[in-house]
Amino acid sequence: MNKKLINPHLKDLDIDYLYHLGLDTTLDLAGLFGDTKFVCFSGSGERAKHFAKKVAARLRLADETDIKPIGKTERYHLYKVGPVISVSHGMGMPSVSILLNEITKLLCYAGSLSPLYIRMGTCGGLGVKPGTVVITTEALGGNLEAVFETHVLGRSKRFPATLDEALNRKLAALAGELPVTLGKTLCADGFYEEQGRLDGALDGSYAETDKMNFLARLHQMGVVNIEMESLIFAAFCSRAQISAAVVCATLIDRLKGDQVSNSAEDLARYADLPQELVLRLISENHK
Ligand code: R2B
Ligand code: URA
Repeated sequence: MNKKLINPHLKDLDIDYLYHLGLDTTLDLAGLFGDTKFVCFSGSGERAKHFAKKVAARLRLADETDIKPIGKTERYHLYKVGPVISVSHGMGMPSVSILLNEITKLLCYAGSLSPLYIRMGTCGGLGVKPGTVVITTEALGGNLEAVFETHVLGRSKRFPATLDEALNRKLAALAGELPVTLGKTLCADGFYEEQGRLDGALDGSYAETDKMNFLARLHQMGVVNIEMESLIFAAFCSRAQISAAVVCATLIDRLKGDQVSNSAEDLARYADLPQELVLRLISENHK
C-alpha cells in the first residue's frame, strides 16, 4: 500500500466513522489490526467465518469458539485471527467498493504496513470442470476492457485494473493437487443478462445462439471464468498500490448451461478450494 496515495482530506476528520463496519478511530485500531498481513475477502458472512476458523486451526491460534465478528454485522462480517482479517464483501462491485474503502482506511489508521488483499470467491467457468480454481490474470468489464469505469462528480472516470503477477505465480506454485488454472475473468454487473444467461426474469431479446457466440468469443479471448467483483478489486488495489489476487472456484461450466443446481455439499466443497490455496500461502508466511 502506498500511504502517499491515501486521501489527504482524512487528516481533517476528528473521528473517522467506518460506518458500514461499525468501527471508528476512537477505538484502539492499532492494537486490534496493526499486525494484519492478509485481508481475505469472501462473498458471504458464513464463508468469512468458516475461513477464520480454518486460519485459527491451521496456524494453531485461537480456539474455534473464540472466533467472533468485530464491529457490526449488518452489512459485512469481519473476523481477525492472528495476521489475517477474514471479511465478507457481499455481491457486486458497489458492495466491494464500500468495503475496500473502509478496510483500507482501517489498516492505515492501524499502521498495518503492506497487507495483501485476496478475494476468494465462486464463479461460473468457461470450458473448465466445476470445482476448478481460477486465479485471475486480468479482470475485464462488461465492455471486455481491463478498465474499471465509474462516475465521479458527474464525469466518467476510468481506472486501469491490474493484479499482482508475482503473487499469482506464488499462489499457482502452492496448488499441488488442487485443480488450479490461471486465466482472464469477466467481471459482470449482474448475474443474469450481464453474464449472457437465458434464465433471468425478463426477456433479454437474445437467442441461445447469441449467448453461445458471446461465450465462445470470451473463451477465445482467454476468459476462463465469470464473476462480479474482480474488476473493482483489481482497480482499487492498483490505485492504492496494494498487492492483490482473485482466486475463485467454478460452480458450473457456462458452455454447458446457466443454472447453478449443485448440491449444498458440492457448493461447500468447491468454495473450500480457494480457501485451501490461500491457507497454504498464509501458512507459508507464518513459519
Ligand atoms: C459470484 O457469486 C455471486 C453471485 O452468485 C457473486 O458475488 C459472484 O461474484
Ligand atoms: N457466480 C457468478 O457470478 N456466476 C456464476 O455463474 C456462478 C457464480
